[in-house]
Amino acid sequence: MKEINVAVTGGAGQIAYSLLPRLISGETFGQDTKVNLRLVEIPQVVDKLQGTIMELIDCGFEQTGELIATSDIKEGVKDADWVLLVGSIPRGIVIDGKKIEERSDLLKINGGIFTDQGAAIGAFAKPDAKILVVGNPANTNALIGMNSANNPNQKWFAMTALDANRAKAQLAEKAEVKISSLKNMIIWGNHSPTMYPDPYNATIDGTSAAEVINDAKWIEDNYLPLVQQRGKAVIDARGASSAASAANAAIDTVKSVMSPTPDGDCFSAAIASDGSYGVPEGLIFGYPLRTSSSGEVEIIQGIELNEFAKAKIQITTEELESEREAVSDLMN
Ligand code: NAX
Repeated sequence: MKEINVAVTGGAGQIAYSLLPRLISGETFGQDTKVNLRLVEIPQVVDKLQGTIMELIDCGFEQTGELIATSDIKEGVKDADWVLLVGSIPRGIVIDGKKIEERSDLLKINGGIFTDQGAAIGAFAKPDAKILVVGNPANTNALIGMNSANNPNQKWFAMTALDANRAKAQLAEKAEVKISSLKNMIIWGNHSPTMYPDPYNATIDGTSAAEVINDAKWIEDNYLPLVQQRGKAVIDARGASSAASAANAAIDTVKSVMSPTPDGDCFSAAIASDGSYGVPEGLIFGYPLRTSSSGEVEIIQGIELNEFAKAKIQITTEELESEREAVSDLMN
């Protein structure tokens, strides 16, 4: 059997609870791959991971390798092939008597975490490690982590696959087609309410989804806000944030990176901009991506953007630039 080392932060959190069994079941990395899992948590919580490990053992998957719980990020990411950075500090938490509500405060607090985690990944994970940031604010956390890792052969992603899955589900429902008819779903920009889930380049059986639906008012007034605010709607309804669907999207992203993308399709994740589509270089930006047959992840070029799309992409770009500005003191 092949072996792979996977580190997951936030191992005792909600998303991890849905995610971890699927990482070691053979579903994500293949039936022929043993998965060594390193679960990373803050010191106050790390003991709880022993219970998680018991459950993972009790799942009885043949692909289960070594299971380790640690609060030492260096130990967690040592020789990791994949690092899933799920843990972060949520909005609303009280730190030193202050309730953290502002996005700028949240950016700074999480930024501090991602500087250390990035440095550990750069120094101790495999030279070709793949890193998926799930913890919010995901794009800018990834920017800080990648900058701190300073290891150009490692590949950093921030997760927008949940947004893509949400967008596909809404378009499929509106057009009354099977979800498998939907292809090429691009989430442009930030994993935040400014994201642009592109209905014009998404296709339904090969035709533009916007054309099939033929209802610009619904797209602007219903579809866009619904996708952009779906996370909040789930929290309001469930009393907790999206966990099962977020874990599912993380698995989708890992699989998309690891297998060639079929022609006529793409997958969505945010990666460092190389200037494509006029986005400032270095921003972690949601793009249409494909994995080539040789395993390289590339930004798909030549996607046509109408004026509506350009205006939306401008808004999300500006937000990411202001986030980068807010954490500039954390970047060396
Ligand atoms: P939970 O609060 O259930 O779990 C987070 C866990 O992270 C906690 O157990 C906490 O102790 C741990 N943690 C905090 N700091 C850590 C550190 N420095 N090292 C290791 N572990 C640390 O949150 P959960 O519902 O699991 O969500 C996790 C993150 O995903 C949140 O930031 C959330 O906002 C984000 N999400 C991102 C999504 C995306 O599409 N990119 C969608 C779902 C989710 O909202």
